Amino acid sequence: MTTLIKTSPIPLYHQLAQILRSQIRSGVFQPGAKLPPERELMNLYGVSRNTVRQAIDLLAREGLLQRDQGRGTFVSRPKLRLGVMQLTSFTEDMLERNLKPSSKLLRRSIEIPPEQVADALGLAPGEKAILIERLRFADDTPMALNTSYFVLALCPGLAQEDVESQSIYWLLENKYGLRIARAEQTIRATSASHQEAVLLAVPPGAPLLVVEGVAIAEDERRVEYLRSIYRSDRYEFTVNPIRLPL
Ligand code: 16G
Repeated sequence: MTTLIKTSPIPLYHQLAQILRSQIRSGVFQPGAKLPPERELMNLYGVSRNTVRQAIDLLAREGLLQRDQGRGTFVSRPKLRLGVMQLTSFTEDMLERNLKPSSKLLRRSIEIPPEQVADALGLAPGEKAILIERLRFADDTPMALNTSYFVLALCPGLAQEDVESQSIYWLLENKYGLRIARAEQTIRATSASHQEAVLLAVPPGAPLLVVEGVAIAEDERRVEYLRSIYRSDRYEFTVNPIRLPL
């Protein structure tokens, strides 16, 4: 269907949304492409501004379109799907998807972590950790904000290593013999603070996903306390639960 049937019982905005949906699915509008302005769609389909807006609203709710204040409406990019049961580094995730990983180091210091972090890592009182905060990019698009505490005694060199162009998990494994084998993590929703919004290039208040927890080495030593914040327009986590027999 490429034209609207004004006598149809299907509301006009539904018909218009259906046309746009199939144009997105068939690639007429590529991921990241800008949708024609409202006025152009009004003229093209002979409908009111309200009908165009309702159709765009519907597709935005479905996640197919995204409004960017002042810039227009864009076709959403497919989300990166991460399996919850798989523990991979950011670098591995990106390379697997043929995206170029890179990082910007925002903060690095050696400090006594907050109590909750020290407890989760099983640190002795007063024991120090290396705090590393990095903004992570895929093909130069900001994707995630990684804030981690690494146990200083286990990997002291991380305080100096180049952690912008190297993978920390690679360094842990190859320089410190710490192979991250499993993690204990919680995923929850949050909304972007002003600072997070600027870093991740999303509007303030945009929905984000936070993964928080600890990464544990093969020998059960707790190595990292992590707090990773992901753009929820770019990520989804999948779970494949099984029902246990009675
Ligand atoms: C992942 C980890 C993060 C870790 C990073 C290392 C989760 C939720 N996040 O993003 O904790 O610091 O990988 O990445 O597991 P890298 O090896 O590329 O530096």
